[in-house]
Amino acid sequence: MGAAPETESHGHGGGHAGGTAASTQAPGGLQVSEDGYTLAPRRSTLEAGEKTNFSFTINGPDGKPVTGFEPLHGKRLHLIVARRDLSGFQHLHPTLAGGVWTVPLTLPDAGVYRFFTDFKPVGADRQYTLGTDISVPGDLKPVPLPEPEQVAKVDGYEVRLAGTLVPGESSELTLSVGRKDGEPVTDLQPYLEAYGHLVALRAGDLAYLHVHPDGEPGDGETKPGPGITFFAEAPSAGAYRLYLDFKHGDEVRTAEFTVYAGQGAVPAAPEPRESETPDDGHGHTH
Ligand SMILES: [Cu+2]
Repeated sequence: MGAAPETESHGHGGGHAGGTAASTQAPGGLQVSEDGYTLAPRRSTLEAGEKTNFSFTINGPDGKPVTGFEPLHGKRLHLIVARRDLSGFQHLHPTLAGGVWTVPLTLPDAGVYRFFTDFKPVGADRQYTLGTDISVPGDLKPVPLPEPEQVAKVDGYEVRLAGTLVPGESSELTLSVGRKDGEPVTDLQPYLEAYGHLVALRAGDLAYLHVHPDGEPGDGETKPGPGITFFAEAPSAGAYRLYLDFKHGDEVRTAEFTVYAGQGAVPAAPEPRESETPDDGHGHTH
C-alpha cells in the first residue's frame, strides 16, 4: 500500500490543500490559539505527585467555551501530556460538562509539561491541536532523550519498529507487538477505533505530528496484530519520540521509541568527535 496523502483529518493542512507547502506550514501543537480557538487551562501550575482534577476550556472565536465537538477516534477530545524533555507521556480523555473539560491527573515529577488538546469543533472544517505549558514546581531532573532503538520493551511485551521517518513526506511505520519470549501477539484489542494509537513529538519544541493508522478493526483487511501500520510525516529532519498505545489483555500500554528523521540527523556519537577532542591541533587554542 502506498503512502497516499491523507486528506481527511490532516489537522494542519488547512489552507494548503495542494500539499506542496507541507514543509513550510507550522506543525501542530505549537500554538495555544489558532483560527480563534484557544486552549484555556484553569490553572498553570500543578503540584508534583498530587492527584488533581485538571480543568480547561476550548474557547471559540466568540470567546465563549465551545460545547460541541465531533468525535475523533471515538473521543471528542484527546489530551496528550508530555514533559518538555519528552518523558512522562500520558494520553487522557477528559469529560465535558457545560463547556468545561475535566480530567483526574497526576504529574509525578517536577518540570514543565506540554499539554496538547486534539479536537474538532462542530462546524469547524478541520481538526486542531492546541498546546500549552503547565509547570510543576520542584527539583527538576531532566531525562536525556534515549538512544534510537528498534525494539521497545513494556510490561512483558516487545514492540519492534520498522520503517523510517522522512522529512516532509508521508512514510510508513509498522510496529509489531510480541511477547517478551518472541511470540507475536495476534489478538490485539481495538483501542480508539484502531489497533494502536501513535503520537509523535519532535525533540526541541514538541511539535505534534499527526499520524494516521492504515486500516481499522472490522474493515475486513486489518488484522489484530502483530503488525500495526501507520503513516506519519515528519515536518523536518531531527529527533522524534514516538509513543504507541496498544491494548491487550484489557490493558492499554505505551511503547516508546526515539527516531531520527532525515540524513544528517544521525545522533552525535557518544564518543567525542574529532573537533571536540582536546589536543586535536585544530585551532582550539586562543
Ligand atoms: Cu485519545
